[in-house]
This record gives sequence, structure tokens and C-alpha cells, in this order.
Amino acid sequence: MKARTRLVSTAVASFAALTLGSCAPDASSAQSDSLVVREQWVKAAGSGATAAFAELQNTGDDDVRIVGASSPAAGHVELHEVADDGSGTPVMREKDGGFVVPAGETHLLAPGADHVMLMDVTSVSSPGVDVELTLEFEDGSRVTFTAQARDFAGAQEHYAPAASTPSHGG
Ligand SMILES: [Cu+2]
Repeated sequence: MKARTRLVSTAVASFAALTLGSCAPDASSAQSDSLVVREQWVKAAGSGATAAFAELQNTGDDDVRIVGASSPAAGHVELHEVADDGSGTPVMREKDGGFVVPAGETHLLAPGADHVMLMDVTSVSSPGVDVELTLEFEDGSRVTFTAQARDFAGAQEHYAPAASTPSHGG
């Protein structure tokens, strides 16, 4: 059913491009059309910072790049990775260039790995609350979905406010 939906929208986009003439930008498909978000959830947090996780599947024939994110539940949202700081200690930091999901592959956002960082959280307070998240792609298209807040005790140190990671706020 998904495939049929994509075919239809591609056909519509191609028709629009033909109608508009040759000066139209590449209208083959928006990157957001290729991305399927599943298993999404947010670590419950009453205030401060928390993180969202998901499986991002690219069902298209081209790589997609996520360059930004936003949420009405957070004052500020960043795309983070967890990397070795050089001394064997994992630290999280903003990921250069965002998240790339190669064509036909799935990019996992998980505790201890890439994640969507929510700062100045206002309403991810308790487990079961639905949090709206929007991912923005490099072509300007967007995907909005809801992720349910869950209790999660693991990897606490990675998602605490940035006391131990001075580079975090930059
Ligand atoms: Cu983070």
C-alpha cells in the first residue's frame, strides 16, 4: 500500500514538473516521501533535556539527509551522535551534516548512538504522553510524527544536561 502511495505522488510530481516546464527544480520526489519512521519513542523527562529514538527507513532509491528537527514539547532540538572523546569516554555532540539514511537502508536512533536531542523540555513529563516531532530534510521537506514518552533508566549519563560535556551547547 505504501508503494502504491509513493508511485501516485511521484506521478503527480512528474506531471507537475512537465506542466511547469524545464526550469522547475528537481521535482522527482521529496526526501520526506522516502522515509518511514517506526518504533519511535522519547525518554520521559519533566524538565531539562531528553532524547528521542526511532528506526528511520529509507524506502527510496536515493539517500536522504535529515538536517534538523523541532518539537512543540522542547525549546530547542538538535541531531546528536555519541562519539569517543579521544580518551575512551563516550560523549554526545551535534552530528556534523545531520543523519544520512542511505537508499534502501535503515538508520537506527538508539540510546548510546545517534538520537534526536530535545532541550528545554516542557511537556515530555510522564510515560504515555505523546510528543510531536518534526524532522527536516536537506531539500526542505519535512516529516511529522508522534513518539510516546517512556521510562528509561539506561544510558542516563548520556542524556543528562551537559555538565560533563562542555562542547555540548555549541
Ligand atoms: Cu544528545
